[in-house]
Amino acid sequence: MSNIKEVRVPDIGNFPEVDVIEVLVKEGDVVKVEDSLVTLESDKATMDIPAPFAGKVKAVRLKAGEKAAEGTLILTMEAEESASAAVPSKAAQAVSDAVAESKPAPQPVAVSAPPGQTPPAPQSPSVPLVRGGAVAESGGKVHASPSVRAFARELGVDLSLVNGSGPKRRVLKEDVQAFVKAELAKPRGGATGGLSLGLAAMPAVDFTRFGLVEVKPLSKIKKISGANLHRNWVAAPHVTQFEEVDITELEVFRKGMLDEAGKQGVKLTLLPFLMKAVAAGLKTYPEFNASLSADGESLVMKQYFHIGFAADTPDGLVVPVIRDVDQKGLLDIARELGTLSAKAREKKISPAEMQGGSMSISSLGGIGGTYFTPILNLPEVAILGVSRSSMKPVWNGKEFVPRLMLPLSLSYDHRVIDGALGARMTSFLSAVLSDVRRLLL
Ligand code: CAO
Repeated sequence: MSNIKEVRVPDIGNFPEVDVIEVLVKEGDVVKVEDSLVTLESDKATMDIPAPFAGKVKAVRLKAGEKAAEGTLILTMEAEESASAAVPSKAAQAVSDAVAESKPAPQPVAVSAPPGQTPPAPQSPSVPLVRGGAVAESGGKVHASPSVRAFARELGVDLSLVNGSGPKRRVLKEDVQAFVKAELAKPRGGATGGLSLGLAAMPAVDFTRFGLVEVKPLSKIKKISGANLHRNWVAAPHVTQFEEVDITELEVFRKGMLDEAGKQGVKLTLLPFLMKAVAAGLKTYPEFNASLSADGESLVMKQYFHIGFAADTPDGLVVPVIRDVDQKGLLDIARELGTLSAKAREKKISPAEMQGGSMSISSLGGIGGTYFTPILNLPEVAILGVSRSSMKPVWNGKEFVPRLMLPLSLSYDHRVIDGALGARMTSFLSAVLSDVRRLLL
C-alpha cells in the first residue's frame, strides 16, 4: 500500500498569504518528526513548518520566493510505516507573542493522497514553530528562521554579525556556515587582520546638560549600512586616487540627447555615461571586477559587469545594482536608474536588486562638493566617487581655455589593487569620459 502523504500549510492565523522564505528540505531527504520543512514569513513573524511525521521527502512543491496560504501543498512524503497519523507536536506551546493577534496556529496535517486524487483540505490544527522578534522592521533585529537561529546558537554565532543573503537580508543556514568558515580562516585578531584596535569605550554623554535635545531612533537602513560601512572601513586598507576629468564634449553630447531621451520618458544624467565608462574599465582592468575569496587565499574574477550606485533615500543609503551594464544602451541604463532609485526611495527595492555588484559608483554630483573618500562596498574591491562638475580654466599649451571638469575619487582595496593599477584605472576613465567615442572601441 502506498504510504505517500501530503504535507500542507496549516492554519497560520489571520494571514491570508505569507511569503515562503526558505525551503529547508529537498527531494530524497529523510526527515524526523518536528524537523523544519519550510520557513514562512508574514509581516509579523517568522515560522518554521515542522514535519508532522517521519519519512522521506518525495517531491517538494514550494519554492522560496513564492506565496503560500493555509492549505497550500508543501511537499509529499513517503511516511515511515509507523506514521499512520500526524504526531501532535511539542511545538504546540511554541507559538510566541509575535502572533498574539492571530489565533494560535495548529499542527500541519498529513493527508494520504492516492495517485490521481486530490486530497481533502487540512483538517486538524497545526502549530508552526513561531518565534517573535525575528522581524527586523519592528525592533531592528535579525531576520532568521528558528532553525537557523538554533543552528547559530549551537555554533555560538552572533547572528547580528552575519550578512544575510536571503530575501529581506534574511540569514540562511549557508550564511552562518560561510560566516564560521570566514572567521576560522582569518588570521588571529579577527576582522581587522590581526590588528588589535584597542579602542577606548565611547563615553555615554548626557547631552541634556548642554541644552534641549530630541532622541530619534536610527532607521533600519542606517543601522544595517552603518554596521557594514564600519566593518568595511576597518577590514580593507583603502586608498583613494583622485582625478579631474574634462567632460566638456560629453556634456555637449548629453545635452544634445536630452530631448530624444525626454520623449522616451527618460532623464539622461551623467551617471549612465559613468556606468558605461566603469564597465569598460572593468573589462580593461579585470582586477577591479574581482572579490577576495572568504579565506583570503584567492581572487574571484567576475565575468559579468553589474554596477551598483549609491542612492540617497529619506531613510539612508542603499545601493541598487544595474546588471549587465556592458550590454545595455545609455537610455536603457538611464531608465533603469530612474526605476531603481524610485523604488529605493519608496522602500520597494528588493535585496536581490542590491546584490551581485562588480563595482559601485557613489555620485554626489547632483548635490555638490569637490572630492571625497568613498568607503568600499565589500566584497567589491573598488568604488568610484563622483563630485560636482564645474567650469575651470585649463591650460592647453598655448592659453587657458574654459573646460567643464569633473572630480573623480576612486577608492580601492589595496590588498587586491596596487597604486599603479589604481592610477591606470582613473587615467582610463579620464580618457573615455573626455571622448566617449572611445567607449565604442
Ligand atoms: N556634476 C554636475 N551636475 C550633476 C552631476 C555632476 N557630477 N551629477 C548629476 N548632476 C545634475 C543632474 O544632471 C541633474 O541636473 P538637472 O536636475 O538640472 O537635470 C541634477 O544634478 C540631479 O541629478 P539626480 O541626482 O537626479 O540624478 P543622478 O543620475 O545624477 O543621480 C542618484 C541619481 C540616485 C545617484 C542620486 O539621486 C543620489 O541619490 N545621489 C546621492 C548618492 C549618495 O548619497 N552618495 C553618497 C554615498 S556615501 O554616504
